[in-house]
Amino acid sequence: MGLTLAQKLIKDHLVEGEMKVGSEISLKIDQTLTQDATGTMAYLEFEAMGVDRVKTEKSVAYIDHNTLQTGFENADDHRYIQTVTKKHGIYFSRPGNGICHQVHLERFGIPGKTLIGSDSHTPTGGGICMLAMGSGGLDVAVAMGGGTYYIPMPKMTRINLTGYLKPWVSAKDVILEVLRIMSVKGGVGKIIEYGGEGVKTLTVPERATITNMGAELGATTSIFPSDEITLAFLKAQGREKDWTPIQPDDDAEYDEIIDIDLCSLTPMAACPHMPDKVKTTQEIGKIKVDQVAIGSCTNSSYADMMKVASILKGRTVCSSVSLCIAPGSKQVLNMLALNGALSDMINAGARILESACGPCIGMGQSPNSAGISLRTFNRNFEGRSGTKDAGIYLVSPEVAAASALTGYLTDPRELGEAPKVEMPEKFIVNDNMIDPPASEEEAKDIKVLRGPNIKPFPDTAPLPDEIEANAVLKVGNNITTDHIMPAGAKILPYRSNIPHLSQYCFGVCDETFPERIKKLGKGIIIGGSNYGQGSSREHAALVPLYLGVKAVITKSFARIHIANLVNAGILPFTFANEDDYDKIDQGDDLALPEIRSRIENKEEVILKNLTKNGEYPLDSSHLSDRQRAMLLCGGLLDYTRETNK
Ligand code: MIC
Ligand code: SF4
Repeated sequence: MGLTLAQKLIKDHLVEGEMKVGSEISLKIDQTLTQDATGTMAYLEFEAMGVDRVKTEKSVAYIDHNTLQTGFENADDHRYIQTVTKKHGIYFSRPGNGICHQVHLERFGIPGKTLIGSDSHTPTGGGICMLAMGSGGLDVAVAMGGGTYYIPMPKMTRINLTGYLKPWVSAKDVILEVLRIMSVKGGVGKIIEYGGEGVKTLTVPERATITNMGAELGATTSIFPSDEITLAFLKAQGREKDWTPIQPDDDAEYDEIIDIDLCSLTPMAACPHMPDKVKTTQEIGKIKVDQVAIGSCTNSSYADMMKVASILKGRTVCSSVSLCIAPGSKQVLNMLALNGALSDMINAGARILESACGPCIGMGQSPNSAGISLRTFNRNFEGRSGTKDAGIYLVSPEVAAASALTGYLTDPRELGEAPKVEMPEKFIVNDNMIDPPASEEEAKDIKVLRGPNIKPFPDTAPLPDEIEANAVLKVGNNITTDHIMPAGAKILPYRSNIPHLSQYCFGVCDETFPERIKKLGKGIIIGGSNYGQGSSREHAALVPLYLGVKAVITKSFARIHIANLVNAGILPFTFANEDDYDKIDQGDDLALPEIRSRIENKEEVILKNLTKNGEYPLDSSHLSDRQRAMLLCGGLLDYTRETNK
């Protein structure tokens, strides 16, 4: 039997395990990336491992999330990352150089290589045929130290693309259609592979828009083949030597096949507050818009920005709309500046932001109360924009720009002829904002600079014989890491300060949670299905650890979050019978008897409800032997220390 594209890359990098769906495999990692919001923790963890120089082929640290500097915290963290990376052999992309995924695609991504990043949108690299996965910071630290990366072997889904995109329809509409079909949990445990004739009509940045938002499907990653289009992109970046052709075998077998005719797509939007609440713009109708935000790692490429500039050219943004634009990288912004497109945007009234995540992570530009904001981003979770009652719609750059002019959600086909934007034959390449690491000799004299914002890793402890704790919080389905550990301008600067962050834990669901669990000293969280979807932030596990969460029991988990819980030494179980979820109320006293020996001996785990006198069997079959050993020690750091003794 032939291999799929992803199976080929997995086979090439397989270190341990069998390529059998669901069983744990470990992979050699060629490249890593971090961003600043998860990076401080990842480098602190890397330092704790005591490895002098990274062992990967290339590791890059980006500064793109925490660029709003309203106090010393972010600037201190940047200095820490700049010095720690220089010392340990890691490239450093300076603030202003752009969003990690956009810059990585432009300057570092190589077809056929593995990449993990402490950011859930790392699968953007799948647009250039990398096996690129989001992970917790600790997993990135381990990979930088030469360790392998563990995942359950995914199922293979093939999306067959036929036809071509009609004028005004965009790559964003392709992934919105996939989200409409599959939902935010439809990709869990799967790799989504794109193939078919339609692939040839899509440029690398368009492919990257599609793989980027595969994160919203919950997929392990998404990937496109490496073909002539990939070569053209690499050539335009002056990197043709990095190209190798990679295609799936003709007789590859897939677990699932979905067909999409590109010609049949029309402009769409994901409605508040989930990326899979997708409708066509026609179905939604002409709702009034208060804000339009263009940018993010999903839609901030040169071609996206050029389309926006030509729609805005010679016109004025509607007076009731605030339009902000953040080009994805210095390369993109510089090219817009040189060819005059930036001037078209400025003239039309756009508010130009620096090349960074910005509003996508609530770093400024929060909408007005109950405001409607159209964004070319990838997430519209409640509260993420910084305005709790705002309604965020996720749209293509074309819909965004057209609506900014009219003041209401607009099907851009109303504007007449679509702009024609060609991919440049040569991008402007200037890596002067990427600091290379110091040589081993120079590294000895480099002092790592740490600010007062950096606080130690929370305390961990080996798993006790049994656990008794209160069901301190019960939540519903599709809880995101933005619910568990919100981001935004006020909180994000404290990503290296877990005690401070803890005041905001679960703030979106229940502001009393931190106080209540602190009083109790410990607790158990009960959740619905797809718990922990969204961001890769390990803070959504480290902060609960700090607050005393001992176990999280749900109907099902998202992949990166469950790995982060285990890494933090928090027990993640699912209900063997989903109905038992309804039998527990917040505030019930619960117990996990003989939990240590049951984990050790792979015996059935029982949850006792002391308040209601009930007993519910739990499923722990998803835990591998390695994960069980980690949980017994108190998490990955302790496990690594134990195994290295
Ligand atoms: C996000 O889009 O939510 C983030 C901010 O990029 C996160 C990482 C983080 O929380 O720092 C992600 O997607 O992993
Ligand atoms: Fe940054 Fe937004 Fe992309 Fe996350 S999704 S990496 S916050 S641009």
